[in-house]
Amino acid sequence: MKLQVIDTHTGGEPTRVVVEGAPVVEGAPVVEGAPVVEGAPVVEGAPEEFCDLTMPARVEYLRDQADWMRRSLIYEPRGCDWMVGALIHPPSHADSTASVIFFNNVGYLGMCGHGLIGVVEALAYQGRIEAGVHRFDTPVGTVAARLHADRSVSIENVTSYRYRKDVQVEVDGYGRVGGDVAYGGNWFFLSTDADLEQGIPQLLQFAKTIRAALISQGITGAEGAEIDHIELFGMPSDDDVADGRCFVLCPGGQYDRSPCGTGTSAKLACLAEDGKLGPGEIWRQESIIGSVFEGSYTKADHGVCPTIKGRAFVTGELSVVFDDTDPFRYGI
Ligand code: PYC
Repeated sequence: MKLQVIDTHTGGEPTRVVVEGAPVVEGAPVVEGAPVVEGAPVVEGAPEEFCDLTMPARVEYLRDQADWMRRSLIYEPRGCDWMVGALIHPPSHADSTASVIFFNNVGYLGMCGHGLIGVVEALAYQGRIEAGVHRFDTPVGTVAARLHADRSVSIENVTSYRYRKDVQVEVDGYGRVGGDVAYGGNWFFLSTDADLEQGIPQLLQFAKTIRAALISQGITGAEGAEIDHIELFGMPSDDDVADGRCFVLCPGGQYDRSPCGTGTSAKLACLAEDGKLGPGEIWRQESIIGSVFEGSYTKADHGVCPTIKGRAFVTGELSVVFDDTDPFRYGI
């Protein structure tokens, strides 16, 4: 068995895109008339009807029956804690190009902004898609991605909204920290009570302690959803380059090297609610390493429809080999 993988990075954050070989069931049924990405992998050993499953059910299947793929690609010795993986496979909607399920060192993500930009770049690199709009089914909804002629990508993310404003959390060793709870495809606690000039280890410690405090104080997203991303804001490195700079703690305890697509979406929802950014205006969000996404929004019924623009680059093509005598072939 071999997996074919394309590695990309978007604003410094890696995405490992499974493009072939992986768990494939050739000829698995797909939605009639859907423009299937040729050769898109499905999961080996998956039930024939895998592609008839809803996206959340596909995630459940991967988690329960085929988690080896996530572990093999993301855990050491092949992967690293800040890497996000993406499995592309046949779409669940007739007018979509493909489905994408994102995963990381602790499990499966609803959506991933930097990851989808990486997926689009990987497919363009392979010549499987051209400039234009492509729709991708994700576990939290269908997301459109426009591949521009210069290879930048704009994603129209799922509806994003602020759930709670100015929540006060008592954080062990740090005191009271205020912030908003917002959804951008994942759940975020967004706070400006932070000094981004302290080092990365200190920021990681601070953000992890906030996350633990949210859990212990029962502060959640809608319907009890765990807030598993912490987004801290400070001044941009240069006003000409960005409007705000962020440090984002991801669920697996690492930080996002990119400005975080779903985090930028959550930020847009808060800016819109506060009347600080109008529809169509641009918000430039800088990551802790200095990469920038451009965001804007249109109004939606219960929040905003965010558009996030960024660029990914291919860093490698990999044939993943599983040696039966390697005790760590499925990760450490
Ligand atoms: O870009 O949405 C994002 C993201 C989530 C986690 C890491 N990156």
